[in-house]
Amino acid sequence: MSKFKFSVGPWNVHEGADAFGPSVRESIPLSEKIKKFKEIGFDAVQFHDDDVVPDMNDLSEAAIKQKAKEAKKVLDDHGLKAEFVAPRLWMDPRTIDGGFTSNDPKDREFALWRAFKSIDIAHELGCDKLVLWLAREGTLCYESKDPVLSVNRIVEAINEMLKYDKNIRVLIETKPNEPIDRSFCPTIGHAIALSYKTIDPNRVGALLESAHAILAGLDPANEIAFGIANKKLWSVHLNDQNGCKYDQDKTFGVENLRQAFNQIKILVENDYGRNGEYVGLDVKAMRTQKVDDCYRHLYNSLKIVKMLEDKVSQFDNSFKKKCQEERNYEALEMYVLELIMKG
Ligand code: 3MF
Ligand code: MG
Repeated sequence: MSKFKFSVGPWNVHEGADAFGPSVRESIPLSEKIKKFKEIGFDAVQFHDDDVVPDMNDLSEAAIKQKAKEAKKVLDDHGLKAEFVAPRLWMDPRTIDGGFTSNDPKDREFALWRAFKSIDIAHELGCDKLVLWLAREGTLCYESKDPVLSVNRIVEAINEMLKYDKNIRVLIETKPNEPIDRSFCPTIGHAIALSYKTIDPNRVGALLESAHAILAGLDPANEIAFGIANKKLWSVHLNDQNGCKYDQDKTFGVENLRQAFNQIKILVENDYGRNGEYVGLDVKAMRTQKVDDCYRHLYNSLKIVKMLEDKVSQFDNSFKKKCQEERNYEALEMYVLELIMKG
């Protein structure tokens, strides 16, 4: 049993293509993935706009809403909710140089249109969260964009989204790099600062992904804590990452179990989820995984979260207090390691 509700995105079950090789698994239809997510134990699905409405750029407003309604029915049939919709702005030829921060006003207009349509789709799916993973809102060539203007352009774009729909909440998913070299909004602290520059800071928050924090050289548990302390942690993407390499999206806890334990500990101790927040998993199967077992990373991540919740429930706070009073952190550290390692 878990105290959390869990969510996952359809992109987490994928064809295995990487920067140096083609697909190795067949595509699985969305409806099949949704059925399987329910079976595995998920409560909600996270969507890119075009996961819900493929080829949306070529569709009318009415057709987009109709497609979204159909997706909602599939969710309802399986007893699943939609957690959020995110405009997929990093794939389109019009957003090669980013969306909201592109130097070309036509690109910026297209990016905003996708954000507005994502809000419409979210509305049809019955959710009030729009996630902005600002994938290409940064530079490959440092001098190619004005960084101050770019930050203000992101704020202006978010203002337009807030005006477009009075109920929508915008969550910035921060990441320091990849696919760009340097991002304009790399950490939770940046997202929170940015939220206060918008016209309605109460509706702008953050989504913390463990791997993205590690790529920034930061501790994901402390990033989670910073978000919670500011009442801005409205979603998480738990996963793991082996140091500063390409974005790995590994099964939660497989690289740094103590860091995973501490992420769960902070979430549990602060009653994360009490306002309906989900624990999202942004984990990818290894490229080597055969198609007949390509959901294994999801089962494993869920199992690891639940096992760590159990460890957190066993954590002896009075022993911690004693160690704090005696300033005996060697004892505390050994206690934590024994707790995690014992059967
Ligand atoms: C990239 C990511 C993204 C986001 C997704 C939803 C493709 O590193 O983490 O996954 O999570 O776009 O915002
Ligand atoms: Mg993510």
